[in-house]
This record gives sequence, structure tokens and C-alpha cells, in this order.
Amino acid sequence: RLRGDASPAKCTRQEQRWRSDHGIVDARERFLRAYGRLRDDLVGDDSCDLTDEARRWLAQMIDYNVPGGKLNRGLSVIDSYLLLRQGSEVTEDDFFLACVLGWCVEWFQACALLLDDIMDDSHTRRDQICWYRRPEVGLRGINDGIILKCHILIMIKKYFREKPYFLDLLELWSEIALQTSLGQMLDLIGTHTGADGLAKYSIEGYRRIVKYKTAYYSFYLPVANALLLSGAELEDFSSLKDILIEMGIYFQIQDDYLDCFADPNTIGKIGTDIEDHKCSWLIVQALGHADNNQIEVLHKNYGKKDSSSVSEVKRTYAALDLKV
Ligand code: GPP
Ligand code: MG
Ligand code: MG
Ligand code: MG
Repeated sequence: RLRGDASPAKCTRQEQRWRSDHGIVDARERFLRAYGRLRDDLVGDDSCDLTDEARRWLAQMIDYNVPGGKLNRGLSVIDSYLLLRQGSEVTEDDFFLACVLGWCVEWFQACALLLDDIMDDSHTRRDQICWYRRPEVGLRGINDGIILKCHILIMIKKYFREKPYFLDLLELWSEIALQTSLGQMLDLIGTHTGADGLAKYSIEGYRRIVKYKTAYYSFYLPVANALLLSGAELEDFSSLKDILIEMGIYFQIQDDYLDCFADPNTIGKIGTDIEDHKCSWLIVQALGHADNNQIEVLHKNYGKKDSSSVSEVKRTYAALDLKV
């Protein structure tokens, strides 16, 4: 609804008011406009005496990694905020603050993806070569990921220091950052191959990994930011959190399916879950339904880099009706 492609009848009252006050509403376009301002502020920040070359690197690194995604998470902050504020006026300044928090979520996503691609040995992301695979970047990309994460605190301090919910924002962000990294750790330590490599995969273990690595930051974080911005207390919304976490788990199941079966040109990335021996939803389902021969094929071929092993695994998934 926020992409400017819906009929006015489907808009919330708040969006309709924006339409009448400001002409055509396109939250996505307005959100994108805020990006330039935030990027320029960070690149031009004179608290560090950077060289022109360093500022050029910074600008290029941010542009390469931050704005090119679907923006679902960032726009979810805007959408949730407008819904929460229905019935009261949202000023230009209010809208901009929602954009700042939306972009903080997108900055977090950029940092997570940049580092995740190094850890997952990925090739492409958002239809372009992964940042760390560019010849001039390599493992310097690790530091770029850390810089992106530092930017979030700079933006939050700059725009929210005087707000009554400033401490709540800081607590939220540090909690989610830790949960996401712990989820990534669960994902990575689950990829050890060896005799018990596949045997330890279970749906309970799968849900634990994806709840932490994906659901908290992708689904709860945007809505929690909107709640704080609209003056709500997060502890009053614990059942909302439970629902958002379930949505996040479902989202990661889709991501796992697409990793294996989608056209890379459609999803903008080449899947690596089978090669990386990931505890993917597909392998968990396959192990739960396979006969002895199929289990043997999976054990023999899962986690191998060569394309014939990967094809064997995909063929077994298809034979088990896991391909729709
Ligand atoms: C998705 O995993 C989870 C993340 C990108 C979070 C990473 C967190 C860090 C702290 C680095 P994925 O590997 O399935 O994502 P994709 O398929 O997009 O590579
Ligand atoms: Mg990963
Ligand atoms: Mg990955
Ligand atoms: Mg994936």
C-alpha cells in the first residue's frame, strides 16, 4: 500500500490526509529522499579528520550496500508508524524521524548482509557482486560492516538524544544486535560437517536459529521502533512480538526455499545453503521424510561444493515433493 501503486480507497486515513495535504503520496519515494540526507551527513561528519579519499570510499561503500534492497524492513517502520498515529496529525518532522529509524533498520540489514556474505562464501547480492568480492575490498569489507553498524548509533544519538524514549531505543537496538549475532553464531556452528553432521538437525533447532538470526531484526525491530516513536511502551506489546517472530520464521523458510529453487536473476543472489551445509528448512524437512536410500544420498552429498553433489541433493528434495 505504501508503494504508491494502490487506489486511494485502500489507504489508511493518515495516508489519505497526506495525499490531500501534499499531493501524491509515495512513502517509498519520500523514504528514499531521506536517504541522501542521512548518507551525506555521515560522509561529511567532521568529528573525524578524514581525507577526501576516505570520504569517497565511505560514500561509495554506503551507496553500494545500503539502499539497493526491497526496503521492506525500513518501510515497515513507516507503515507501522502511520497506522499507530491514525487520528492524529503526522508532521513533516515526525515523518522524517520515522524515516531515520527506517533507515537505521536498513543500515543494520546492510551490515548484516555484507558480513553474512563473507561468512557464507556468497557470490552475488541484490543483483551485484558481493561487496567483499570486489578486488579493491576483500576482507577490508569486515571493517566496512563495522562502520555501518556504528552509523546506526550516530543517527540515533543525533536525532533522538532529547526524546523521552531515547534510552528505550538504545536498549532495543543493543538487544536486537546481540540476538542477531547470536543467531548467526547458531547458524554457523550448526554447519560443522562430520559423522553427526545432519543427524543433529531438527525443526526445534531450526526455529531457534532463524528466530534469532532473522526474525528479531527483520520483523520485530521495525515495529518496535515505530511503537517507541509513537510513544508506546514495548512491554505492553509482548503478544505482538510473538506474532512478529512467527512471521519472521516463516519469512526465513521462504528464504531457504528460494535459496535452492529460485532463479538467481529473480532473487538477486546465488544460493549457497547446500554447499555451506546449512541447517536449512529444506534439509530438515527432507531428513524427516526420506527413506534409508535417500538419507544416504543426502549424507553423501550435502555440504559439498561440486555441482553434481548439489544437483543430487536438489533431485532428492524434488523426489520428496519439497519443490512446488
Ligand atoms: C539470513 O541468513 C540472516 C542474516 C543475513 C543475518 C546475519 C547476521 C549477522 C550478524 C551477520 P541467510 O544467510 O540465509 O541470508 P541470505 O540468504 O540473504 O544470504
Ligand atoms: Mg547466512
Ligand atoms: Mg547468507
Ligand atoms: Mg538464505
